[in-house]
Amino acid sequence: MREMPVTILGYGMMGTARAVAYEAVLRYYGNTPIKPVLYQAYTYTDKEAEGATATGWEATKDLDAAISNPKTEYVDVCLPNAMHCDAVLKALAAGKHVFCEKPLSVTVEEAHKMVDAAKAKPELLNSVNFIYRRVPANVYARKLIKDGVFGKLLEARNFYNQSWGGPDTEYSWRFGAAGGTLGDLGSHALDMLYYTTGMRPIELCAMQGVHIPYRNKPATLGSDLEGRYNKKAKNLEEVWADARESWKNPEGMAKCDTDDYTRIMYSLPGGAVGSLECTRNAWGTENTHGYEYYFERGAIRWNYDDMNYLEIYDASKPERGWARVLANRGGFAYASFADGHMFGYRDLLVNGCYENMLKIAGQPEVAPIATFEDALNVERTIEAVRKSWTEKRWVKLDEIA
Ligand code: SOE
Repeated sequence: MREMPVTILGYGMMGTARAVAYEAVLRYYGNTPIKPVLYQAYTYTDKEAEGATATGWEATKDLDAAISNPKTEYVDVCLPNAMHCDAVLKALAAGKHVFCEKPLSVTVEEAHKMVDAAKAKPELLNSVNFIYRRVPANVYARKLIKDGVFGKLLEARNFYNQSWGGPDTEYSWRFGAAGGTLGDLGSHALDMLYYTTGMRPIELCAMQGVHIPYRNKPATLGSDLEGRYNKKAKNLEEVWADARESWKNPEGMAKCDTDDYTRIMYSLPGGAVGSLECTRNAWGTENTHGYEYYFERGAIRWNYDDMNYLEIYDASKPERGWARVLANRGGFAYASFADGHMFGYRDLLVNGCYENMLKIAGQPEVAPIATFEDALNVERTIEAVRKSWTEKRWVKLDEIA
């Protein structure tokens, strides 16, 4: 069987999660055409390096050497957003298949460069981890919409909300100019809109803002997860009061120069309208990513928090009501285990890895991967959002190169 030595760049939250997927893919899908083999990890802390070597693979702190290592064929970019472009361009130039974390880039200009580089090497994979494409319920929703089961789309609502971004969360790159909620979460929601409905906004109007202007700096460099989840239970009233006090004289704190929240309204092809929201400050939401689509003859909704189900409302039936369709069983996409034994996040990563191997082997995908071109279109929408809010006006997507 053809083996594919894999290098993972960045061994934080996503890198470690992804490593599991490469190791598991053949066990999930016996017909995976290529066997990925973990070879090397680029890590930026000793702790991460220990994690990689403990599981039997090489670790290096030399990023360029990791990318161009002649022993590997496939580079998986799990670096902070600002480092994607350079790493991807170098990996393609070195003749590696590339799988990149979302958002693909920080600017549209970068995304164009990456698309051009990928076009120049059509024999190499260019794939972006819009992971929620790999949920069976979403593959099913996509099919129902494509088949026009409920007629034309009239209204759409897409969202991706989390709650970890309070004032007691320390600064990380996610709160810097290259981070931000729109790129981090909104990019998924925009891709989901396109993946499920085939539509992208035509013209939009947006609002963005910051709830927490300054954050404490972390004591050590490391995965931003440490800052998020190693929090002690605190009196939140005090947390907010202390934070507000510290913002008056923020010396020594890190300035957060990106969006904590974004809200968008848009027009879609065929006369439909849509809205999208993303935030890290919505208590009660955890990884609450989803959509509600309203058509001429019914509706469809999905939410990651209950991701194994697609909810369907057939308005043509005399007995109206929401049906909860369990999409995790034989007959649905990625069914490789016993019916109804629920999927989790890491299963989605395995599915993504499976799709990438199919693509490299020239075999049909189960459901389309997100290409660099798809991700470029997401970046164009993100740029339109920023423009709309900065210039306080409606922006046509055509205005963005
Ligand atoms: C952010 O909180 C994050 O980790 C994103 O970066 C991922 O893309 C998302 O899937 C889960 O949340």
